[in-house]
Amino acid sequence: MQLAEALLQALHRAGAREIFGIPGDFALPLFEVIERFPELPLYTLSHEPAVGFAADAATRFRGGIGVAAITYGAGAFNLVNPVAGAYAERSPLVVLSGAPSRPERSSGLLVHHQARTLDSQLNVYREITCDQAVLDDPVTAPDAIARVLRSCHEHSQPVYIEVPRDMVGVDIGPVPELEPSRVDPDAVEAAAVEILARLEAARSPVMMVDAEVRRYGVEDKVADLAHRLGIPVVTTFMGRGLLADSPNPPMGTYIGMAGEPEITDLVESSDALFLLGVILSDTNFSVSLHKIDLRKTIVAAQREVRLGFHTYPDVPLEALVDAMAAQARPLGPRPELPAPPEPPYGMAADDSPVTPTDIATAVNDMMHKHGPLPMASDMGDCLFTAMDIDHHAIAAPGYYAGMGFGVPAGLGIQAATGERALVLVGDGAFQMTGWELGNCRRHGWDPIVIVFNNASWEILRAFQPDAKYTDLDDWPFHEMAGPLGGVGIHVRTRRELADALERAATTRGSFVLIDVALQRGHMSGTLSRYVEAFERRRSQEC
Ligand code: TPW
Ligand code: MG
Repeated sequence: MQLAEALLQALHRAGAREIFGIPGDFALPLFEVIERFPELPLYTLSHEPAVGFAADAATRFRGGIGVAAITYGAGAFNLVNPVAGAYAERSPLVVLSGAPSRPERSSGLLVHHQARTLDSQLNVYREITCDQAVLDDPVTAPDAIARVLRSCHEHSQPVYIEVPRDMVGVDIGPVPELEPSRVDPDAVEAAAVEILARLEAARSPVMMVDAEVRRYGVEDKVADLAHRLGIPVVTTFMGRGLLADSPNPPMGTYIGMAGEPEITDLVESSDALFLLGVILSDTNFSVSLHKIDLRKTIVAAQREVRLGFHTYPDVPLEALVDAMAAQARPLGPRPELPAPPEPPYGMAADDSPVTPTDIATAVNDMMHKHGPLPMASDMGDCLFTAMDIDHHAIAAPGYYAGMGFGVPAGLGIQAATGERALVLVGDGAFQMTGWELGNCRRHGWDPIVIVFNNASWEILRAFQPDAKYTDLDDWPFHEMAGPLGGVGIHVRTRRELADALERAATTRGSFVLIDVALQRGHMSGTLSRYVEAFERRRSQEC
């Protein structure tokens, strides 16, 4: 079989269901084959960052793997940021890059799109992917493809595949189906026993669940384990919505300083905090290492288990959960906790100006009436506002916090699931990737996009109140929707907001952009709490 075709078949077998991309001359032969391969429809977009964000969000909602196909150099370097985000947030993405042919490589001449050396691109991607393959040898290509796709799946992180343009039509052997990487069952068992002993001996054990539980498809097993243990469960921001239907549902979402104090205290005072599939980093939306005593923390993530200061390597999440469930006993009574606050419903549709919390309330009302929509959020106060939205299925850059994710992610969700998405995005972030909406008509997508338009990089202003550079101009985004093939609605009051969401919910067939005028200085409750706590800490440090 020809190499490109074998590659596409292997991608499909590994769980890919579509390809997002932008071609270039080094990738034209590859794209020609992609276009003739009906199992993986091709969605072209306008700018490579959007290609990466869409592919990332597609896998977050559907499972399987996402595919981003780009050309060498100029295209691939444009894709670096979303791939870095996918690496940080454990999203299994395959980067398919065209590349110079083997004769071009050996000609000794500089190739166009080349940065420093011909392998500069590969070297950059080594840093932000968990495995790489350059398919320049027909003999080794089948094994290389199989290995890289297995790594993508097992690590739930991006991988990089480079296809020299003269290799596309070369015959290769079948791509083998590899066994999963070897795991020592005794090590898994020992880790499970040790974790259970720690939890049983603790005064206030807590389980926190996060992205990997979703990525590895072990939600039901984790729900069962939590139920058997009777352990209090919380989610991280990225884990929001996990275990929601289980008999032992999470008590809330831990977001450190920005969160509900009861949940924050429960987590930070636990003497056996079990972080299951949790991404550890040090941003506002994650588990702050400043706050958590690692000696009392059990981390099962990234295929290893860390208890205090020792580590069991090669422990896949699913194997660990199975081993624990086989021996789990109830841990004893749960601590009494006040019920977390209810999400806001019932916005007064009057002539008051809109606040971010009004947007959350109006979205809750709309979804209650018309049914939930999958959501994507950008970085900005919209992400903090999303904490007040009752429905939890949301893709957002919760840890990496890169702007520009929201709109392309909404497109990726619809491509992957067929469902229209609701996108939350700030005006600053919309300026980065909002124009991708112009691709909706061509691909038949009709997302609802709410722009939090405060003519400001408001989050930054919250921390630098005297700065002038955080002021943005007031762009009339609603006026730009029509020429891009959508419907634009300008919203200044709560009444207009309620009407706009009603109209959006009942308008199908084109995107609806709701441009909501917000006043500078008006933040969501969650962001206000975060800024307050941040200031408090800063003044204590002084
Ligand atoms: C790719 C740094 C984080 S938040 C922010 C910036 C510039 C302002 C966001 O403005 P927006 O939302 O979208 O209007 P809001 O609610 O604050 O008004 N470049 C990238 N990513 C990040 N995170 C930044 C810069 C940043
Ligand atoms: Mg803004």
